[in-house]
Parts: sequence; C-alpha cells; structure tokens
Amino acid sequence: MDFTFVHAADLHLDTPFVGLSQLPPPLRERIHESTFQAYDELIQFCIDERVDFLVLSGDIFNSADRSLRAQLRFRDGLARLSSQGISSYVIHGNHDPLDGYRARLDWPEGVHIFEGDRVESVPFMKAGREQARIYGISYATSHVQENLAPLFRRETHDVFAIGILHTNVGSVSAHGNYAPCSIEDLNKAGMDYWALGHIHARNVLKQANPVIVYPGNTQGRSFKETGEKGCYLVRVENGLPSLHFKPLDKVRWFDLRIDASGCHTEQQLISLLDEHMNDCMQHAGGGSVITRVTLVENEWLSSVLKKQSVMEDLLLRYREVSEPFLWTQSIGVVSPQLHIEDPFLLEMADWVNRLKQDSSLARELLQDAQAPLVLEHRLGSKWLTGINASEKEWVREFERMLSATDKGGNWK
Ligand SMILES: [Mn+2]
Repeated sequence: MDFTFVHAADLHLDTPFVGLSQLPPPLRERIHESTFQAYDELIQFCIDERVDFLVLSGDIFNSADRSLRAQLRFRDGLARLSSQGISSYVIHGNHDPLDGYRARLDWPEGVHIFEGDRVESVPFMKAGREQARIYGISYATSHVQENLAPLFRRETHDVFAIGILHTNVGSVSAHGNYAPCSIEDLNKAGMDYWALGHIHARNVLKQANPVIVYPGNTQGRSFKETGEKGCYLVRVENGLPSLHFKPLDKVRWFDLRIDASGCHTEQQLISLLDEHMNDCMQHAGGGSVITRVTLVENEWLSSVLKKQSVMEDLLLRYREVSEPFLWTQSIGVVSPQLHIEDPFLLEMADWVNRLKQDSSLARELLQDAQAPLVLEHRLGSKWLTGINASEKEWVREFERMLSATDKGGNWK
C-alpha cells in the first residue's frame, strides 16, 4: 500500500530575532510570530494533503530553555494532526535537547518523541498493516559530538525504512559540527529515506538508494537564511519515494547586493532599487519581505549617499508596513575596490552601517552579548555591569578592520 508523509526540520519556534530594534513594534511582533505561523502552515498543509504522518528532524524549539508558550503551541499543532488521524514522529536536536526545559504535558495519541539513549524503531500502521518502520534518536544534551549514524540498523526489509537524524553530514565547517557522519555511514544503515535536520539550507544529498534529505528550516530567521523555506511532501509508491517541496514561510529574507556603479542620477538609483524590491515581493509567494541592501557604489553615489537625509528617505521608500509588509533593514555601500565576498565580513559591514545609523542598537547588542554572563555568573554580574565602553569606539574599530581587508577577505 502507498502512503505519504511530510518531512520538516529546524522549526526553531520562538526565535527571539535580536537586533531588529529599529522595527516598529507591530512589525517586530509579526516577525517574531513568523516561526509559529510557518508551523501552523505546516500543520494545515499536512491536513489538506491528508498525509499519513509528519516527521520532524530536530530543533523544534530555538533554545533548550524553551518557553512554555512555544511548547503548548507545538503540542496543539500535533493535537490537530492527531484528531485527523495523522501521526507525528519527532526528534530533538542541538538547540532543543532532551535535558532542556520540557514541560510535563499530555501528548496526543499518535505522537512519538524519540529517546536520546538509543535508536528506537516504531512501526507505522495503516489499515491494520505495518507500512513503514521509523528509526530515530534525539539529542540527550546539546553537545552531541559522536557519530550517531552507525547506531541505525534496518530490522526488516518487508517495510519502508525511515531514519530521522539531526546531523552535520560531511562535517561541513560552516555549521556546528554536531553528530557528524558521512554519506557512506548513512548508506550502510540500510534505510530507504533519511529525514535529516540541522543544516538550514534545503539540500537533497542523494536522490535514491537511499534518499537523503535536508528540508532546510521552515522559516528564515536572518539574512543568512534567505530564499524560500518549507518542507517536503514525500509520496511513497511501490516502495519508491518522490519529493515535492512546499514553501511555508511567512516572511522571506533577502540579502541584496546590487551593482549601482552605473547610476549617475537619483532617478536611475531609485528605478534600480524599485526593480529589485518588486522582484523580491514577487518571489515572496504572497508573504512579507525583509531586505538588506548593499550597493556597489561609484563616486557620485558615495557623495549623494553621504547626506544622512537621502539615506533615510531611501529607506523610508522601501519600508511599507502593510500586509504583506516590505521592510528594508539597511542600505549599505561598498566601494568596488572593497569587494567583500566573505559572508562574515559582509555581515560585519552591515552591522557597522546599522550601528552608525542607530546608537541605541549598539547598547542593545552589547547587553545581549553580556546577558548570559551577567545572568548566570556571580562574578559576571559583578564585573560586567560596570562596562560602558564607548560604543562608538568599537564601531570605529570594526570599521578599521573592514577597511584593512583585501579582496580575498584576508586581513592586510
Ligand atoms: Mn537548527
């Protein structure tokens, strides 16, 4: 018999979205809600498609210290599925390990949350027959360094085998190296479908024998998580899975690098920006848009954009607080000489721009950085609350470091 399921991962419910203090409060609230809304959309999609079950591959919550509110909303979504006869299979990852705060809640029928001490296997039954066997393991703590893939062993060849794992396949250095494993390790386990989580960029690592999938996260949360975000609908017919991607995100993030070096009038610049913004709106699938713009400038542009009011008016033009909204977080400039490609340095250049435009942001950022120490350490609270080092000074220092960077992103 055939069946369908949905595979999603990295919901990061209740992401706090720090650093968006410039946003008007109602907008900030909508962005804060976006991870929950994408989750609601996921649940609705499962119901609309009448799938047999939902697989969630870790990082359901953004932090080990998850809010009760987030846990209740998560439970309520699964309850909606349960009332429609849809089961859910859930593992926890490095962001929401089992030893974090877990409210003692009644879970609806048909929800299976995997343990952290071994790979459990659970049969999926339909019409009185086992259709699939689902294998999974949660993170017991946040720092799982060992390779968990060898713990997976297919028990039977009679039914379709799904492995759920939160892992960094290939130990890719850009991501936290949690439970790293290789494709070879995954091949050996004998699964038909690997439902992976952890890497937030969608990626089908292998198309068959077995299918290995990172669905990416369900909602972008920063300018590093751009483009459409969602889940996979998987149809299994005669033991063969086929994949269909479904976007779920409510706010889409765009990190725009626009070559404006050919602009010599305000009209040209505005037309160019209009064009890119319209493009974003069209590619947001009816959802809201948040952008960050980096303009590659020329001499004329650089002199015009030095006028604070011009920059402010440009930003205003690309900030529409409607439904859906368009919000441009910042417009920065880089000279063609300083051609930064490195994502970290781009991020830094963006912060320098924003910090120069908004002095309260610097204080907020510093407090955020200190918070864990101040709150959690006796000496931290004693020493750190006294630090008021001129914010301007360290913004200047960032700027100095940036300008000392060559094209390859190396310090000179
Ligand atoms: Mn994650």
